[in-house]
Amino acid sequence: MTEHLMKILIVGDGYVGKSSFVHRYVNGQFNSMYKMTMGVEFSVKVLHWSDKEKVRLHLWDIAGQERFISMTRIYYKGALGCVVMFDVTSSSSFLNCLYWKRDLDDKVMLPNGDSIPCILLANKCDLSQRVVSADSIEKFSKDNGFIAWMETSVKENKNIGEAMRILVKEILSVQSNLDPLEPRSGDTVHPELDSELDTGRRCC
Ligand SMILES: Nc1nc2c(ncn2[C@@H]2O[C@H](COP(=O)(O)OP(=O)(O)OP(=O)(O)O)[C@@H](O)[C@H]2O)c(=O)[nH]1
Ligand SMILES: [Mg+2]
Repeated sequence: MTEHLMKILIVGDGYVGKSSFVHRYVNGQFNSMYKMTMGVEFSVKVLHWSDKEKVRLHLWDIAGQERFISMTRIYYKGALGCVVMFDVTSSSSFLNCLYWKRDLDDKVMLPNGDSIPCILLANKCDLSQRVVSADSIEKFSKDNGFIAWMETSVKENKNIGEAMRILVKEILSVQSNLDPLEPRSGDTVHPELDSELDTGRRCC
């Protein structure tokens, strides 16, 4: 059995639903109470990808509120993929995805210099006060090198597993095409975090 270790970042403005997304994906639950993330929170999910492959996801849920964003270079280190999320009822959270994507591309890359695979998620699509159109998301996603975009509702459990499957599949494909002589970015994940992460959520 091959086990792939993948560090995946979840980024986007505050209040867009990142922690809810991780909680839904890992624990299958949704809570309508808002608890602001301070810094970063870690979660682990193991996927039985095929008969021969297991994928251990280290999910780094990064705080979106402005006062925490000075630490992103440290948080991004060794990431192999990313979820960039916005809230379809907030045009500023959509516009700021450009900032998040540029911040990622500046601070983390694959050993061959390419950007890490990023998926764009348009969250809270269950709400009627939508202000961001599908056409503008499609254009933004293409213009800025996202592998795909999807509408999600963490509340209604829409497209959560599907979005993560697309991202993991792309990461596996990208990693298998990298030059085996070059160090893989995943190798830089701190081994000491591994045992702590196995126990579930942790915050700093
Ligand atoms: N209606 C609706 N509400 C959602 C959805 N996803 C999250 N929320 C709510 O939006 C609020 C913010 O969610 P969080 O997951 O805490 O947001 P966050 O992006 O982690 O915010 P920071 O930690 O500040 O960066 C909470 O009250 C959630 O219950 C969704 O799909 N639909
Ligand atoms: Mg949060």
